[in-house]
Amino acid sequence: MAKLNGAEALLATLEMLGVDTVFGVPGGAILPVYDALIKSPVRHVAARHEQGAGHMAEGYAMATGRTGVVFSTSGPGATNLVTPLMNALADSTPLVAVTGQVATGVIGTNAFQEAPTVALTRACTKANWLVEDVEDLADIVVEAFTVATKGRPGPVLVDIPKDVQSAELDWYPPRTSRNSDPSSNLDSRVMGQALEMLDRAQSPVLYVGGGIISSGASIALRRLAELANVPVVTTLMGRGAFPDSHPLALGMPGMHGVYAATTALQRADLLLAVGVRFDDRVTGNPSAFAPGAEVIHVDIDERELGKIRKPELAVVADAGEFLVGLVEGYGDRPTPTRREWLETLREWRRDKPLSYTQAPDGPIKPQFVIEELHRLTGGDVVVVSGVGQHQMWASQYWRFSEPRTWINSGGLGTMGFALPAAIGAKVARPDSPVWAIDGDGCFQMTMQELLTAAAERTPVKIALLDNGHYGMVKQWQELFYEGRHSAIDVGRPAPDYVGLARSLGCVGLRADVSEQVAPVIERALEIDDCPVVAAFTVDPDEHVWPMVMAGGSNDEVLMGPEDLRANLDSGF
Ligand SMILES: Cc1ncc(C[n+]2csc(CCOP(=O)(O)OP(=O)(O)O)c2C)c(N)n1
Ligand SMILES: [Mg+2]
Repeated sequence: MAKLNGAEALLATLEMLGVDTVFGVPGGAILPVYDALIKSPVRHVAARHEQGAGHMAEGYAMATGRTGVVFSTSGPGATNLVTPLMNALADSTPLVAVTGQVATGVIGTNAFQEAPTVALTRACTKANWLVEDVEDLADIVVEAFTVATKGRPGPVLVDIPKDVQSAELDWYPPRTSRNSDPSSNLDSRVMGQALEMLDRAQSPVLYVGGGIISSGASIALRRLAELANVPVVTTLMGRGAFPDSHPLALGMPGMHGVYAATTALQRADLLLAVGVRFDDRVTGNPSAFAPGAEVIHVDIDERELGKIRKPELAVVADAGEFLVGLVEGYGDRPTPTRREWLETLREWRRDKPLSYTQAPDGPIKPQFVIEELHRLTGGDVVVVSGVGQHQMWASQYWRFSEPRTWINSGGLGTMGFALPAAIGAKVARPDSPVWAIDGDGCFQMTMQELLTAAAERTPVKIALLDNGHYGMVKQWQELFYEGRHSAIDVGRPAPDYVGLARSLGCVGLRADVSEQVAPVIERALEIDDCPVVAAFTVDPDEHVWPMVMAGGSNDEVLMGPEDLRANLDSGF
């Protein structure tokens, strides 16, 4: 027992829970916590905007699986956290936000910097709390960490009025949470049924996503894929769950997926859907999706089962527990050859690969920068991306080999995510090289966080694919609005990214022609004590292919502009 105030009790509880780092921005209603931080061993990373702090905490969590923690003040500090909270909810990232609130006596009076934080964040958290009595604070914080990680991970928020932070209490280590394990229906009957369906299948596909990464199930996934000779498609959130170099790896399916991956789902007779949610970017029109497939859908979150597609077998379970169970149940069955199915997939891969052409004297192709970056780093990098064309190219062209080496904003599609998330990842994993592959539009949303990276000596590297535009928006305007451009220019006046980086304490580099790409990357790789922005002037007219029209059928994978024209001519 010790005499502490609420703020000190908060930090003692965080320490007890193993928190080593928090990200945040201070302010009036959270001053007691920031005062207590001075004496605490917990590291505080001072961001330049609360949105940045929130994404840093997400990057920290996504790179490690540990819970990210973010602090902000009341009012605007809390409202600035709404985007990262919603982003973490969409991508199932464990995050604990602690916000200062005006004193209990003035709540509800429109006090200075008062916002109804609990009401505002109800829809973008798994749970949230207003701490009204200092005696409850530590228990609530423990509960918050439990809720953030139990079952399907996600964000939570604890709002602490300033007087509660200052109130004294006798602090005891809090009791552990009573929150029980999530329910599961995984039993021998369900497992038997899954094995029976797998035994029957001629053309099965493992359709896997972020749930594999959250659950740490990559090894079990690989074991099952090899034992049963089942090809694997990895969604945008699941990239890295299965090595792209593996002969059974098909890559990403869906709107900008690889032809073989998208079409494998369409022609499969069994989908083993594990830790995925039949997102519209994967399924296209759900009523035309995988028409001949039986579905086994496994998710820790019961609400996902049957939400979009009614499965033949619904399994509420942790992805890893299910896959390990299936591997054990597989016993000494012989591995099927699936000769015809795997041969068909090989043909699709050979006939309809990802492709682009880098002319030696033409503009730099963004895909070329990504491939060169992979070649020169050996691929042993944590890659973080923003949202747009560059994100799709990074996901398509990077060859992932490990889980937690691909960090992006999948569900919400939050521009400005990459730089702060990269900082969070680098703070969490200082020994891993961390590269953000960012777009110029995204970068302009949170680029002030370069100051955080410089001040914290966090040497992230940013490969800025500078096409002068909101390229993804431009692509849609060109394809679906007869080429009419509207509000897409982010390159005029042309930002001096090299000068900008320097002025914010970083190194700036630039490549304008293709021969400069490798030397610029090599130069960036030599710098390890300072953040680097390497800007690549890339072809503004490049489009992301393949493409399935929004809401269209995955039977219509368009490989390039010719296919689109043919499709429009036939009255699509
Ligand atoms: C916060 C936010 N605002 C708007 C959008 C809509 N949007 C999606 S992609 C995109 C363009 C991204 O531009 P850039 O970062 O330059 O990437 P590029 O597509 O050019 O590679 C926009 C505006 C979004 N996803 N997020
Ligand atoms: Mg751009």
